Amino acid sequence: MIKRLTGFQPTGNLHLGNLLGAMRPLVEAQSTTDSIAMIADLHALTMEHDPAAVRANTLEVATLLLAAGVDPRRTAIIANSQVPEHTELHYLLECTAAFGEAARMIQFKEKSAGGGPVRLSLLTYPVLMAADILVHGAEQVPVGDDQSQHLELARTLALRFNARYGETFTVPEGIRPESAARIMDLSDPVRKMSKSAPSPAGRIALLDPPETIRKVISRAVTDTAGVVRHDPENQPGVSNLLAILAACTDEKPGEFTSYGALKREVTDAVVALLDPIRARYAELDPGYVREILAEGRTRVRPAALATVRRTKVAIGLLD
Ligand code: AQP
Repeated sequence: MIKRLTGFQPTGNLHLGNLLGAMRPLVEAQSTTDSIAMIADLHALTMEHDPAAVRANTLEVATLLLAAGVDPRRTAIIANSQVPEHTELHYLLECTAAFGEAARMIQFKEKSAGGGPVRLSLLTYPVLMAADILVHGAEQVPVGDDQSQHLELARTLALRFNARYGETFTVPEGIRPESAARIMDLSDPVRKMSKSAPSPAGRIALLDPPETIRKVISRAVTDTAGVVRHDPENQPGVSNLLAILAACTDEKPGEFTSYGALKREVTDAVVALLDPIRARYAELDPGYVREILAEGRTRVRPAALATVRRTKVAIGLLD
């Protein structure tokens, strides 16, 4: 089976976009891929962070993955900090990467632009991301547009290492699963729905209660055309609502005579999708979730260890 690695940052506020764009495709691919769901908690340390929040968010993402239907018997759920081979390979790959390659990453430029102190790890985390992927021999990595440059770096490093030191890494491929929907911000529909948007008005968090969902959707930005039509260029807000409805119900939306009617139907569909997830989330015990993470680690470590050994020998170290 194809090895696939899907990553999630534990930044809190997991939203409908993460569910429809990444978690659901992961659940759907469980029987046809050998999947790992990785929570990139090490990446959360690259910016100013609250230690308790990172820990809580890591557990929250793992719990949400389980609540959304990820089956831990088929998909290993791991945190990258708990599999030490990630950081070990990170250093070895740093010895393959150039400073300029890391410095020209768009996310590094954007996140370091504020003028405050910049953590060195912010510069090097794309190399850690390459290690996250290569250590497991992942063949496929679902990536959104903003991560495609990082995936390209992982491919470059793998190809370069293989060429210099002999065939060591599987070269990963960036994919967009067929069922992955791209969900836009409800208050600014030309931007994607995002965890880090300063205002929560544009996103539906996966644990939002129905009243909040209703409120956020009722205030979603539309336009003055007055016609419900899928036309992302001219009617991004309405088109986004139609896309959400289609993704939630797995059906082509019917006809709507008003924006109000569309919003009511979208609200019902989102509430119906999120209700069971919220209910399962509430039932999951944090101790059980930690056990699942420990099991995931145990499952993936032998292969990760073999990759690191192979890499060390190839690059000239004692094994
Ligand atoms: N709006 C979205 N629509 C569809 N898919 C989305 N993803 C993120 N936003 C949308 C997908 O969710 C997965 C996990 O994302 P991540 O945790 O790596 O965070 P991200 O891609 O940086 O996007 P976020 O969640 O909005 O966080 P911030 O605000 O920090 O950028 C990925 O597969 C991603 O494509």
